[in-house]
Amino acid sequence: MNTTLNVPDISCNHCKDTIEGAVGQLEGIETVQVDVEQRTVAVAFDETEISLPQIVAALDKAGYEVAS
Ligand SMILES: [Cu+2]
Repeated sequence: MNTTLNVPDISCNHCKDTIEGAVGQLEGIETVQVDVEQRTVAVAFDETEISLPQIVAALDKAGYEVAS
């Protein structure tokens, strides 16, 4: 499954590294790509291994709130 999340607090490449590291290490994540200019996180994941709320929670734990 592919989804793109809006994360308004993304501001620089440090944010990109933090988010890609935090989400990328989760079980079931196939790819994670942060677009700093668009302030989005594009995630491809295996929904039999991880759910979207778990990804949102991991972002929250890393300090980034997902905009609904
Ligand atoms: Cu930053």
